[in-house]
Amino acid sequence: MGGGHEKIRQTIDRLRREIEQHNYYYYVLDAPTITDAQYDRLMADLQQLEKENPLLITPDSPTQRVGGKPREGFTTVQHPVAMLSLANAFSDAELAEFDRRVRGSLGGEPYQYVVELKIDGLAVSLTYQDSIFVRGATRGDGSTGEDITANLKTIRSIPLRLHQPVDLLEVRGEVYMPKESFVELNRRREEMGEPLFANPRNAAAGSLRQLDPAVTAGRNLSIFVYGIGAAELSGHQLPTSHSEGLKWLEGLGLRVNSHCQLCRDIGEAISYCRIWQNKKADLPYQIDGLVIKVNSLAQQSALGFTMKSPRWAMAFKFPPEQAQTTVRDIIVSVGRTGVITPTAVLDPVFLAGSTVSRATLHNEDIIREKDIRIGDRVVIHKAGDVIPEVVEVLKDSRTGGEKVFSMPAACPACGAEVVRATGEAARRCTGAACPAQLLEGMIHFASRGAMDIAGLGPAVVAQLTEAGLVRDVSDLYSLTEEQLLRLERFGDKSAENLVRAIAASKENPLHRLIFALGIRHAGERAARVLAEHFGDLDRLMNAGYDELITIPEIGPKIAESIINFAREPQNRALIERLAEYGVNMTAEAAPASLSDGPLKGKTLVLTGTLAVLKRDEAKELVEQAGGKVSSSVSKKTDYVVAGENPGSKYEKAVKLNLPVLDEQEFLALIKPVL
Ligand code: 0OW
Repeated sequence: MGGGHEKIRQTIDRLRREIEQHNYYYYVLDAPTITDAQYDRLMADLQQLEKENPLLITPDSPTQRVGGKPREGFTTVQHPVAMLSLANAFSDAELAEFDRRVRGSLGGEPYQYVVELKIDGLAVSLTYQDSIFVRGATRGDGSTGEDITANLKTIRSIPLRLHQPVDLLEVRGEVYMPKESFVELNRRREEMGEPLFANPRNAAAGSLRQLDPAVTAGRNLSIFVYGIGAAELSGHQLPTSHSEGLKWLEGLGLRVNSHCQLCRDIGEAISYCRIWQNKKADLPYQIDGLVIKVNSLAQQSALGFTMKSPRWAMAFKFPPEQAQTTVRDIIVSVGRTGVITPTAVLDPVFLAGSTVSRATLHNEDIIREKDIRIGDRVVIHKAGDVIPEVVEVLKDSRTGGEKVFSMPAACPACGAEVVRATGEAARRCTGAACPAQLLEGMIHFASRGAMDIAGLGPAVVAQLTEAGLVRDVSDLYSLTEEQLLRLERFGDKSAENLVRAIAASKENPLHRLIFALGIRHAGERAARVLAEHFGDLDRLMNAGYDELITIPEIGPKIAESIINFAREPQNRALIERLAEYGVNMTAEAAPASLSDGPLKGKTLVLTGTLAVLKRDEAKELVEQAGGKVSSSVSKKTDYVVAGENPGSKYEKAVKLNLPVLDEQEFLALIKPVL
């Protein structure tokens, strides 16, 4: 391999070390030293170099964290050293009993405890061979777990390479989902009408057992390691106590919880448990107690194990925190995607660190299941220490004056019919002009992938709706410069530009309009397929369910939501108004199919600044002409379109002797679709 190759290898190695070092600072030490943008830059450079030199890709490269396609299922793993569970103590007396047993078994030897937070997540095992992370598994039943290596690789606080050379090391830890990520995940799921996770532990377990690692990667999981399983540590000074062991693991670059405390006796351990029982709400992750362990490893092995758990450890579990209060009312709110969410209005009550006066009831199934009525006396808790939830109704306290609640048939914000799609727990407003959904709907309508109206971002949309200038997206096409000039931050130029951008959007291809209407589940790809199949919006709006589901890529969910959307009179009226304003409703004479046209089957790379077209306009034209845009130049590239300052891609095209077009030549080539 030429010197250049060696140089590339060195650059790749340097980038990998730098990126993993920054992963360590950010995800293990929670102390990043560069900005996210700088990190993304490093990652993009490494990805580019690896794409150009695929033979240099190694499993421990940070680009391989979200690797592999979804699995069919999980293979099983035998744990070489059993992963035991913990015996539980629920009171000081039970802890004192545990201590008496330890003292008795150690025959009067002095001993110490180390006390750790008990992370409420999922126990996993990580195996490192020659310092490289090679396998990860769930605890399972303690001797057989599931191989979830690909999913664990997506967790950036798990180093892919240890910071010291180690022949073989198997580490145990608890994977968890931070409280904030749990709340955000459930919020998104509530909006999409998907079932919610009851607590961060279930959310972590559900996220780790995903067949598709890319889904796991999006769930923001983390880990704290707490113990060693199998190990061949020749050349290492073996730790003699658990606390030294934790420090040693930290030295390898593994993430260890900082709140572990050496305690001289059980009394100190109990006081430490009390501290955290009152302080746990401040932690960014959920704990369900603390773990008390005899610190000396020699004494641990002297104490040994029962069938299920070590005799040298005990979990102190917190009593569940609950409170009683009265449901004063049940109100409903309309979310961004039209989901109607019921909420219980409670007599304010103090619970786990804060005063609670609202509790989400999620959906009508849950209200019915628990038979929650207005006026009921209820027990509440905080799911995941965060989300106030009704646990149960105290039916014995009923006076008969309680009122059964039923979900509204019409949307409280706009009066449109509220429907519940099959298979969904959520009820949704179907009105396209619903004010509660208007804001989000208009932001989506004007967004890049939809009608792409420059200058009409979320802030301007909010301004227009607050000023009462628009009731629904069709009103955009009646806006005048005079009206805009009366708004803050609008001058002549910006008012003129916005009116012009809105007018220009009337010429958009039909697929953009279909996507812009925000029909549920109908994304950009489905919009293209529907535009191509029906040729105009009217035919789509009158299509029957049976015709829709025969179209490739259009499944029952999309078909049903199109029928629901088209059935709503307000949506038909909206489309009428858009047509009156001259918004294009037909798929212009697009090539017979998306893959036809002068660039059929061709791959193009766009580089440099084009004079006439914006980058995504050019990309759009390539796709309309049946071609595909790629981000890197290779022998497989058919054309490179070079604008001003084309850069390294242009040089590579010349080196590979590829056809290079300037903008005019490109436009001439795709003339048939212009
Ligand atoms: N969840 C925890 C935790 C911990 C192990 C060692 C031998 C048996 C228990 O934070 N800090 N320390 C241990 O020690 N276990 C923990 O969690 C257990 C593991 C299996 C079930 C619980 O998740």
